[in-house]
Amino acid sequence: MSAPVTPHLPYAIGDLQGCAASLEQLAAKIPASAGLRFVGDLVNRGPASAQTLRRVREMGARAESVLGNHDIHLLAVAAKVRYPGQSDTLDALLHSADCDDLLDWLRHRPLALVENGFLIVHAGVLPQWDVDQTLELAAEVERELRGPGWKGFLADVFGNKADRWHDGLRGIERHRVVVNALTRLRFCTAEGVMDFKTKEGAGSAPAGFMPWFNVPGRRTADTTVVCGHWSTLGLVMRPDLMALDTGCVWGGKLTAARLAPQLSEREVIQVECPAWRDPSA
Ligand SMILES: [Mn+2]
Repeated sequence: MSAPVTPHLPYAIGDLQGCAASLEQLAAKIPASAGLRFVGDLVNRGPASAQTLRRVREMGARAESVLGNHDIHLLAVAAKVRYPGQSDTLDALLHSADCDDLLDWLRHRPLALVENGFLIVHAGVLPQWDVDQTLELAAEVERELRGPGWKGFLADVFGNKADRWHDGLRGIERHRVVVNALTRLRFCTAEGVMDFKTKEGAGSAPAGFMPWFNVPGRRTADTTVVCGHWSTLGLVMRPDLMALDTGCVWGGKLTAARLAPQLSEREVIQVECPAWRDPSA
């Protein structure tokens, strides 16, 4: 009798930002039958956004990615409802023959997902939201992005004034807060008011603000939230948090972590990455 085949646990992978070569190096170190769950920002700043999207898309059911702020920015630029940024590296992708197919695939990705009991988002969750509410709010935005009015939705959804949640929010004001929290959050107050200016590490919180994952009583505290987005934070592995943006595009590392129930079994795999961008430039 042959031994039963134990399926490999999936791995979560940090922000790629167009670093397709680093993805190849990292993927070679992960069991081929293990699922891959990307924390978003597949594109921009790095050298090969189109190739990165192609590779993740080609993985089919093996891979899934949540949407990050750069992914949503790309969709809005492609829809011509938002200007490109000075540091964008999206032109080659936008002019590639398969651009429409790649963006159509990207537009259908989730903003939050649960895998093996882990809640995966790009940036963070507000302290008032539990796992179920986070998934419901993400699904509201996913419906808009997948529907016929997606370009108009993207024309309206950006806005820094949408910095706090309350249950009575409706329509685009509601969805602005959801997108800001899931794709851009780093610091917020104990009441969940978000800051969008500070990008330095956890010790640089403005007065009255703290990293979203340190808010006392946050309603996802009994879940391990997996996120990226915050390269100056570095790798964090604690019972309630797995932060995986280790600055691949900036010449740091690309990180994968095994989504195992026990903290001690959450194997970390990393590859060194060439610096494509200088964060001070
Ligand atoms: Mn990001």
